[in-house]
Amino acid sequence: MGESGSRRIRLGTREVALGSPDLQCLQPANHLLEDPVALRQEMADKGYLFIRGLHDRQEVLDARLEVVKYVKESGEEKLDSSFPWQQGVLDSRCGRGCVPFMEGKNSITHSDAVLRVIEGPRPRAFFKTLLCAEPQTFDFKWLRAMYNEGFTGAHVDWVYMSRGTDQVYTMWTPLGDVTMEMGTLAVCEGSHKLHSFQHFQDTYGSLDIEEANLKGTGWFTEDPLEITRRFGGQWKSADFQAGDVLIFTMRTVHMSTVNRTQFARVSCDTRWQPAGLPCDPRFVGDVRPEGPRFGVFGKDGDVKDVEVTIEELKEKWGFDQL
Ligand SMILES: O=C(O)CCC(=O)C(=O)O
Repeated sequence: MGESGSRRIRLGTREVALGSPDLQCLQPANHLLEDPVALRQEMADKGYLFIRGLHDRQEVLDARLEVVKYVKESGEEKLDSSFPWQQGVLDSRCGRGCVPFMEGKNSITHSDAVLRVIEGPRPRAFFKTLLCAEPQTFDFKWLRAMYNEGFTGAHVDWVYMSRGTDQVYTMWTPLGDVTMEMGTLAVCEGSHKLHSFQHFQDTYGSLDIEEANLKGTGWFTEDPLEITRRFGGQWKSADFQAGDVLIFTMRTVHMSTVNRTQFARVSCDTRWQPAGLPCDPRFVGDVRPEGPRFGVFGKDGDVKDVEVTIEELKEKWGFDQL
C-alpha cells in the first residue's frame, strides 16, 4: 500500500492525512548501520532509529505464530473460528479485557520463538554498536496483542522506568507485517530535545508515575495534535514489515495508530541499556508476576486511596486546556 496521497490514518483520537503536517512517513536509517558515529548522531538528532529488517523475517513470523497459538489456547472465544487460527483474527467480541495480558516474564515472553527474535544475536549486536558497550536487556518484556479499536496514547517511557540509568532504549518490534491501519508505533520527531518540549520534559516527562500514584494509563494525552500544537515536533510512522524495528530514547514522545482491523496486532517492546549500569529493579530478576499495570491495560485499573489524575497534574503544571 502506498504511504501518502489521500490515505487517512487514525492516530489516537484523531484521523489525520498521511503526508500532511499531522503525519509524515518514517525514513529508515539502514544506510547508517556501518557508521556507528552517524547512527548515534541520528538518534541524538531525531530521538529514534527506524531500521528495516533488523530481525530475521522468518523468525519474526514464527514468533507471531507462537503468540497467536498462545492467544487461541487462552480461551475459546478469543479467535474468530471462521478463519484459520494462524491468521490471528480476533473474535469481534474480543477486545480489551479479553485478549490475554502477556506483559512480564512468562511462558510466552520467554518462549524460544519469541526470545530468539527479541534477544537474539541480531539486536544484541546492534545494541552493542549503538551503546558502545556490552548490552543488557530487561527480563520484563512488553508483549502485546492489540485488539480492534485499541491504541496507545502519547507518552514517554521515562515515566514508567526511571529507577535505573537514563541510558535505556526501547526497541519496538511488530511480530508480523503491520500496516498503519493495524496499529503501528508513531514517534514525535524532536520531542526528546526541542527547547519547546522543555517544560513538558521537566514536568510530565520527569514523573515516576508509580511513585506519584497516577491513576490510569500514564499517557499525557490520547490526542496527537495536543502534543504538536502545544510543543511542536513531527509525528511519523510507517507500514512495518516483519523484521523492522523502531528504537527510541526514554524521552521520545510516542503513541500508536488505531488497530482498525480484526487482526491481533502483536508486538513486543524490549528495553536495552549498557550492562553494568543500574537497572530499574522492577524489570530485572524476579519481576512481579504482572508488573505495574499501566498503558492500555491501566484503563480499568483499581482506584487506590491516594491517586492523582493526569488532568489534575496538567493543571498544576500550567498546561491549560487547548
Ligand atoms: O505497542 C504499543 O501500542 C505501544 C508501545 C509503547 O508505547 C510502550 O510500551 O512504550
